[in-house]
Amino acid sequence: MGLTIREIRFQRVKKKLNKPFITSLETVNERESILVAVVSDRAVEGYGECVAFSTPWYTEETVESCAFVMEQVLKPLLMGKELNGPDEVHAVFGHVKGNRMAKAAIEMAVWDLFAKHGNLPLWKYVGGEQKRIPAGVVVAAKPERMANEIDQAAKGGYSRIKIKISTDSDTELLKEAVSRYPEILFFADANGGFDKDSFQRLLAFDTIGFALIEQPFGEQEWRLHAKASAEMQTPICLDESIESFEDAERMIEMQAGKIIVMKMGRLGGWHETLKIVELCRQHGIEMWVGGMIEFGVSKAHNLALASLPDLVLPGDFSGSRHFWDEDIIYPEIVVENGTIQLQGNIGIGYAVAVDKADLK
Ligand code: OSB
Ligand code: MG
Repeated sequence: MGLTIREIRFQRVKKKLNKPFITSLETVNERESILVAVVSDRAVEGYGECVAFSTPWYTEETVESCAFVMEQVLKPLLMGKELNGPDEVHAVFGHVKGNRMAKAAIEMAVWDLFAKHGNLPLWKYVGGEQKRIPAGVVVAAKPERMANEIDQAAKGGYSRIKIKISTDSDTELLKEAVSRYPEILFFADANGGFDKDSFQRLLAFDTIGFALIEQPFGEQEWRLHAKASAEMQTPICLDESIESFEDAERMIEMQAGKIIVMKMGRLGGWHETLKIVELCRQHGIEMWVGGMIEFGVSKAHNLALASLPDLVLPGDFSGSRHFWDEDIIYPEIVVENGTIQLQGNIGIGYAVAVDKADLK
């Protein structure tokens, strides 16, 4: 069933975080994003969200680089195009190099549009199942805040907690924090904070009881990741290193990691993400869905991704109120009994309250 793209609109969103988000690389105080609305000839609207940050600390792209690429390069390629399916967007953007987050924002909106045209919830459209999505939260390894944040998360019903670690994290303190909650699954995320010189230091994190360690080294450090994977009991999981299907193939070939964090923005959208899901399925690589301190539109796409039967490990899914006073979708995402309910409505399943996305 074909449709024609009649209109593409962008809307900037900027909100202060309830509390600073601290990683080994950057402290995020405020989140700026670009929402995308793609409109069909039947006046149906699909939504996407750009997850690039204001500065290039996580990936090379930024809000400004994405605004330029989306408005000046990608929009003209897609306007007025007749599409037979959302997969065709990938080919339309094919000759534009890189810029995966910019591409993903528009591509995801087209997937929402097709799901709506087909009268299906997005999670059903992509082959997901009606399951409750396990919630998961992220805490900073700041000694003065960590224990308190873990207690709060446990009280809030979260059964998976990801701790941001760095070369100077106190491993004894971490061990104590983790051992207090044997029923909770703990992940660690280094955001590439370790290197060749601190390799030995990483080994000290092997006995803490983490279910995985995410991205200990820089995104190009394939050999260091392979070495850590071989020497450590705790599975190595890659985030920043995996930007494409080819990166996932490389991880498998080099045995540089055993688990992949899927983030549709980082991977360039649904097309590439679903290809990687299939590759991981064939090779028995575990996957889970990561977060980007994103607003509800990106979260809704990621919830649909998490509904796929292969996505078993709990992802970075906190409720809307975790980061903001008010999200930009309705209803907001809520965590109940440690899980999030998939919506039954068509497309992403949430209404987008763009007027709440104040430009202050
Ligand atoms: O490395 O997983 C990461 C947030 C922004 C950028 C990178 C990362 C994160 C998170 C997830 O850790 C936080 C969340 O959205 O729940
Ligand atoms: Mg990460």
